[in-house]
Amino acid sequence: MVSMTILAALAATTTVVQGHFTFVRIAHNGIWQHPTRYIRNKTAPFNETWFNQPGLGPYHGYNFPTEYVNLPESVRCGRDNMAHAADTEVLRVAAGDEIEFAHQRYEPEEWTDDMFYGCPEGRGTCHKYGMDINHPGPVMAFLSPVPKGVDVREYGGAGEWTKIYTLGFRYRKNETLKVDWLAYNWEKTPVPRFAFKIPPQTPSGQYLLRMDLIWAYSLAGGAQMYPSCAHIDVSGISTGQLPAGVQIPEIFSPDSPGMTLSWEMGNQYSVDANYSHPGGPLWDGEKLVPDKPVIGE
Ligand SMILES: [Cu+2]
Repeated sequence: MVSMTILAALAATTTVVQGHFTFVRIAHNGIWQHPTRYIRNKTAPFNETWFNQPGLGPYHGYNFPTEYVNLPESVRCGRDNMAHAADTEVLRVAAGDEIEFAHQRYEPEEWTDDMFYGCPEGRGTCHKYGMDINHPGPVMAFLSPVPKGVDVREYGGAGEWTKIYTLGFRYRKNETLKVDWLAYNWEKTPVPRFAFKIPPQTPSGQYLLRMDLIWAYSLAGGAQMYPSCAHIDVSGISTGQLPAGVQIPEIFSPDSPGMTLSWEMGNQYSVDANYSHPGGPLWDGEKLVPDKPVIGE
């Protein structure tokens, strides 16, 4: 009985895992770190409800998405990340430094060096098959300052989060599929680079740096999230504070902006009225701005 259960789980995983990914690697000023170094790892398999996917049961592989109904800690930084927090190193950066992150679609037991080293164009991950991003949605990064008196290796992310990066979509007025998500390159190559600067105005201190792609669609509560969190220690010249942030998981509830789309937007035909990307406003280093796409002529 036990082996049959495992076989069934493996069979389900093999077919589904091709559709998922995890952000597993970070570069600092163009230097790629070893996979999962400075990034909290996840525990897999991990049993959590998978809302809207009852046929797949509670089993989750490493690359499976996180959903709003999962544990708050899972939504913040990936499943069971706190079990790996104490062992995760802290990356020292200066405010204004460049960060890039890269994804992996293969489960850790399948990882080989050629998926991470010697990649074309200095990329952080590569593989001759299946290194696309096959879910449409924005790629984003957030900072959460660690409370005073707490070390980042103990911090679960219950404080505020401020968005510092969004890679959204290009609007194509003359195409049938008008919403062209920039990260979504299924059957296109290559995947774009996910690179941005820690805002120069970021105050000194430790932070969780959360990276995610959110695939929202027209089924409320069904949005898939792919969160990973890095530990960073920022040295900056600003003595202020980050602007007021948002709470996770609350900002990713089904009725929050950008988390449930119309059928038309979910299928890329049009942009919903008053659409904003999920995760609250974007901090440009000076002020918070609405995180809305540019709908060109
Ligand atoms: Cu997927």
